[in-house]
Amino acid sequence: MRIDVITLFPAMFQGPLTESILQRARDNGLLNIQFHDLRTFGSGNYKQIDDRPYGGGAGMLFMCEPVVNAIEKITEEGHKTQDKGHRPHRIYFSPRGKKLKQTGVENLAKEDWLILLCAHYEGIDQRIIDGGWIDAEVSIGDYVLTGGELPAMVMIDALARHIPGVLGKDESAQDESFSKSLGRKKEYPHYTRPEEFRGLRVPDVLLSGNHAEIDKWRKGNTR
Ligand code: 4FV
Repeated sequence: MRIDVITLFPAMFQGPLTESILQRARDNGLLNIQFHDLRTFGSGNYKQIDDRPYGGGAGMLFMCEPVVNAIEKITEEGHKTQDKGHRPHRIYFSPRGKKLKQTGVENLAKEDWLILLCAHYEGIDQRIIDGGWIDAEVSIGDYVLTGGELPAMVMIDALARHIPGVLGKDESAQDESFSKSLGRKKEYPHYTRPEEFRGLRVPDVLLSGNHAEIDKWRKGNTR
């Protein structure tokens, strides 16, 4: 999967996307993540990318031109390495968006090209969405963040786990919370050695080796 991230702060992605499973997926070519600094698409000597909201009010908004230029340029670039038929699925993160859930994550994991727009300040000019340059507005929760970078990292982490080959053999996206196999419910509690820790024992059924009983216990503790 190719993911193009439009952001004012590319450095924010160092760490979450450069360690462990996600870095391995990038090394294996399963995840091709490109960062694009919106400032480079700014207009005028000062590379302006934001301005004050019409109608007054605090804060600044991303302007149409730099954002639309970025989306169109990245799409054009992408078509140099991918056939023209491919169109990126373009996502903007905002509290006004559709709440991201596991079903949405699994569907996104089937895409082969995403463009993620990370805003800051008060967000973006609504015409970028109404004009058709954004395919989906997504929220990761009912709270206000300083920017769309963390939502982008959350989405990339969540969907990468569903890209075949990203999770190793002892890591599985099956039988976990919100998975189809658990009826989209929250998974059962887990235990590992030692059998007793400061008087706290592992449920005996899990030590029994009786897999029918274990499955029954797990189903009973799924909520
Ligand atoms: C957000 C959320 C979020 C709002 C203004 C970034 C901030 C600034 N994005 N889920 N909750 N975004 O708070 O996705 O642009």
